[in-house]
Amino acid sequence: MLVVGVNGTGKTTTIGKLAALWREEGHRPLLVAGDTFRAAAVEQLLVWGERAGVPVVSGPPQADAAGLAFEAWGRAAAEGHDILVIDTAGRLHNKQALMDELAKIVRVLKKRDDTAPHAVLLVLDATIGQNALEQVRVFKEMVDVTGLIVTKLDGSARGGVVVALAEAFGIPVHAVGVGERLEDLRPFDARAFAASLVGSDAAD
Ligand SMILES: Nc1nc2c(ncn2[C@@H]2O[C@H](COP(=O)(O)OP(=O)(O)O)[C@@H](O)[C@H]2O)c(=O)[nH]1
Ligand SMILES: [Mg+2]
Repeated sequence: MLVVGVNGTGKTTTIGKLAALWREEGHRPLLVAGDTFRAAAVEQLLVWGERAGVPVVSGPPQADAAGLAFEAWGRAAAEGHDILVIDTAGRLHNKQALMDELAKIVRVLKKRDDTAPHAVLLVLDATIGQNALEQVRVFKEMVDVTGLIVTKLDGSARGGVVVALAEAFGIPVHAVGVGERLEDLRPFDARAFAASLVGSDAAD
């Protein structure tokens, strides 16, 4: 599983939350610190891995993310991990470099399994409103996005953009982030979400 999105949207945090959830469900995730541009980003995933009780594959600063992903796949297979989650950089200001990097990660994963990646999750920050539409457009050009995660719905953002996203792209929203803690991830329930947007009772 590849996790993509602009810097600061909540990729690393969401990966930590998902890892904890999957581990609780009996899975054995392995995380890959593929945002190798910022030492702090690698460190952050290591912290989340520890918190979730899930191992993390990381390399030296500036390591090749695709090489790391390829190596991690081998380790996952050898050690019996059933979910491999790859964190990625989100340097949208250098779109071509980011596109090349994501394409390379996909290419090396296909060397392991030509049906990989089996999911590409795009993480969107709800507080950016309608700009999220543009981010989906841009990332869809780079990778085959299979699902969305919308974060920061605990703030003032009500997430109305989800409606516009559904209309424009029809990509499923898998979960929403409602805080910075491990347990702050909720499954996305379209009916309850729509009801809360228009201020009616979700049970109706
Ligand atoms: N309030 C709130 N903050 C979040 C949520 N998800 C992530 N964050 C915060 O957003 C910031 C950026 O998150 P991070 O995972 O580093 O983003 P990344 O750059 O995409 O990996 C951090 O301070 C997170 O704690 C959320 O659902 N709610
Ligand atoms: Mg990150």
